[in-house]
Amino acid sequence: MLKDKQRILVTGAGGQLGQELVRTLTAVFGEDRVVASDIDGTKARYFKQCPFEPLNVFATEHMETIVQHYNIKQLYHLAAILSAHGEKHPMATWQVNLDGLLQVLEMSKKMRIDRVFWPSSIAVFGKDSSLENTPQNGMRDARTVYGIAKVAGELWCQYYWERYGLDVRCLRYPGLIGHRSLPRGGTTDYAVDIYHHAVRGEPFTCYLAPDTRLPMLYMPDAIKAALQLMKAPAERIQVRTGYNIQGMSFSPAEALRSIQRFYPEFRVVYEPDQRQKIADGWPKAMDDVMAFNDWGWEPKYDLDFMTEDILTHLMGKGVRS
Ligand code: AKB
Repeated sequence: MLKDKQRILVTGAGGQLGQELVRTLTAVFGEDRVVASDIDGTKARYFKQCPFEPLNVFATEHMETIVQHYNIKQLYHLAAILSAHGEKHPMATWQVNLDGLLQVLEMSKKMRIDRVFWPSSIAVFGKDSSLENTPQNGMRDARTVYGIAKVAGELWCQYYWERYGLDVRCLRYPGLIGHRSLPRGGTTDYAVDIYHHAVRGEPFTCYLAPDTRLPMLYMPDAIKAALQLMKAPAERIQVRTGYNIQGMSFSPAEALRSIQRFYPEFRVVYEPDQRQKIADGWPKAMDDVMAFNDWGWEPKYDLDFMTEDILTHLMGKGVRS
């Protein structure tokens, strides 16, 4: 585990997951034990509680200097472009998501980082995968650049473990829903936006059809899973590509019904756009039994419990973008 004076580095910390992850890591390990970083230096404003470094993972020497200076021993590499945005910029997405990962893996090997976390995604699956309760080892059939980079990235992570003993651990995250930070450019973003509209008393235009069921995970569970996976003894980690996980599975119509328990007047209009095709090719639910067996994964939140929690937090509060 993390010894005295050793620290954790988070790349892409200014994003939806990163902001929340840094919050929890500083609470668990201490404010001086976590270093937040992001290519966008203005994101420093989110991290008053811990050191922040502007960092482009392609600036290898700078990244090595930071790792040495702070005595980094664990790394959460989150810097990435999400699925829907990725379809608009395929080459840039491949470069940031896959080449960026390789930079981090190579540097971690060289600098002897003890453990690396990398988020994979349900996007490794696609149209011809088994989508009902997608098995851990079901066929990967990614059809987006984002998904293809996740498939390749998982295999690279497994390669670095098997060839070099670099202890990389991955989760296949479904849609992540949090009330503190907003996602940008994903296919599952509606599941965050819908709550903000409900609280503001505005109708919501949903870009997915009402019955589009997708696996989802509430942010506290997403963070808990990452920390639990990173804490597990290496011999428990049988999967070196990415573990399937989910907290719940629902459609926009079901999210609406859950919200209407608190806001009966809330209305949603459905106007599916190009994101519908991506969502139609993704799992409807994930079989996460291997995560349960190997390192005890168990989510706390289902849809209604999450709805109650989000609405309670959002009432009377703003959100950071
Ligand atoms: C996205 O929608 O792109 C992400 C994901 C499921 O990986 N939230």
